[in-house]
Amino acid sequence: MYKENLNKFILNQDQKISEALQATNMLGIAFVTADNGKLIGVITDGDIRRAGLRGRSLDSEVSHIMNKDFFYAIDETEDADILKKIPKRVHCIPVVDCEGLLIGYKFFSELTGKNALITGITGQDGAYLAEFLLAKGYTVYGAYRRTSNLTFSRLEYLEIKDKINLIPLDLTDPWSVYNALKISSPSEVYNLAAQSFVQTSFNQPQLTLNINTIGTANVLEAIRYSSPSTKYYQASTSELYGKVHEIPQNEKTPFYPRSPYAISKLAAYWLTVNYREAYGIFACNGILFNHESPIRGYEFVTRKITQGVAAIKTGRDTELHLGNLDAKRDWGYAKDYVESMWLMLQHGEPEDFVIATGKTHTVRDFAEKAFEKAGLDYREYVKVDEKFYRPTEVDLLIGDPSKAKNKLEWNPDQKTTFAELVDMMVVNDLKLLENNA
Ligand code: NAP
Ligand code: G4F
Repeated sequence: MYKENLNKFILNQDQKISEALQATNMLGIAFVTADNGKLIGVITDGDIRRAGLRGRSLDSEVSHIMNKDFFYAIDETEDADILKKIPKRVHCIPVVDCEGLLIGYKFFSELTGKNALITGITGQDGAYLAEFLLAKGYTVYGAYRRTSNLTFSRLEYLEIKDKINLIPLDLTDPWSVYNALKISSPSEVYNLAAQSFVQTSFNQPQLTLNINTIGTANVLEAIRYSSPSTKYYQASTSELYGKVHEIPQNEKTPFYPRSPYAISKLAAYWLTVNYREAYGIFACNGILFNHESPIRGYEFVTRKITQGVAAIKTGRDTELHLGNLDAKRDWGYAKDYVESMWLMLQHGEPEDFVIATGKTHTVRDFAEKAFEKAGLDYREYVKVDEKFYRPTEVDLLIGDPSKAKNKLEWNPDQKTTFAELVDMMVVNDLKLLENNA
């Protein structure tokens, strides 16, 4: 069937392609290749684009075609053999030879040839997002800053360090940001770099503002001047809600930041909105609630607890000192959350989204569960120490992810649960200490 119909319109450009496509009953787009695998044509419904493509390589042209000419892929095919091999809802495009014979399918991710630049590649989210984008076929550029004791331990843990193109960048240095964009020519930038620890922001407010606010302005300016069609993801945060005005918090809930960190991120949030409105940049805020993992930084309360449990269980320590046990957080799994960052940039319109589980737990709950997992009672080991209290606390966070659920099909009900998260982190830290005996 392919042969007959495709031959008709490949050989006769006057033929209406839509008629031929209707005859095939399913194809929205096909790439046509010559014997040597070179792209000689692209068929879409109602159009044929052969001029200028003859003899050029499929891979080099496809990104041009996908980016400039159209953005269209089919969701499913009716070909029984192919369907067996392709998971449902994976985008793929048929490739035919110049005889019109179907010679295979190209996955959308293979074809887009996209580059992504991630700032904060050495951080928790940077590592998981890089892993996610690599699996989607992206060429990933990861920006790291110079430190005297540079560590790529998270990228090594995920075994992806060698697959990432590493670029030095400090968010506070505009030229290094501009340079990273120039080197990577990204279609998507994920700005994850930040001074991300709330407690530190009380002691180093200016540094926090410099990195988180001025740094964000530097990235947006570099995009505006050198690459305005690049899509931009801003790592916004549930800390913006601070002293909450509404329970649960959604995209319309007013902000009331309670730390220099939250204030720095609030300005960055509005910079992102402003560059979208003023210059038409595809810029999105992901308002992510707390997300944790086995590669979470040790200073954050979840990891501090799971590492503390492991230290006590293996006899290295006898107590765990924590601050406010009554604070409530909406905790999810970082690996689940990075998917939402990508989904935001694939959405038709640039918008802001809350990403959360919709459930909340106290720090005490987390500690109780973590100690329980190791067969211990937290009450015997946890000591409250006021030095970990914050001058102004965020008492209760619980997100309403309905918008992401409806528009991005990102569904927290299908993701890692709180109990699974705690277990995973405790098991990991126990293993780390046991292996390190
Ligand atoms: P993280 O583990 O602390 O990672 C932060 C990253 O930023 C690190 O790679 C760090 O590099 C880099 N960085 C810091 N200052 C920099 C500078 N001046 N120039 C370049 N890079 C710099 O944070 P995360 O948990 O992955 O979070 C990622 C982003 O999401 C952050 O912006 C955070 O504020 C935001 N966020 C996180 C959560 C959460 O629960 N995890 C929730 C909402 C929003 P070094 O390794 O050199 O320090
Ligand atoms: O784990 P935390 O330090 O995370 P926090 O402050 O909620 O911030 C994290 O999540 C934000 C998203 O909402 C991100 F934007 C931010 O970058 C970061 O990733 O503290 C959680 C709660 C706080 O209420 C804190 O007071 O735990 C309480 N807590 C009690 N004892 C403690 C401790 N926090 C830490 N870090 N250490 C303690 O000993």
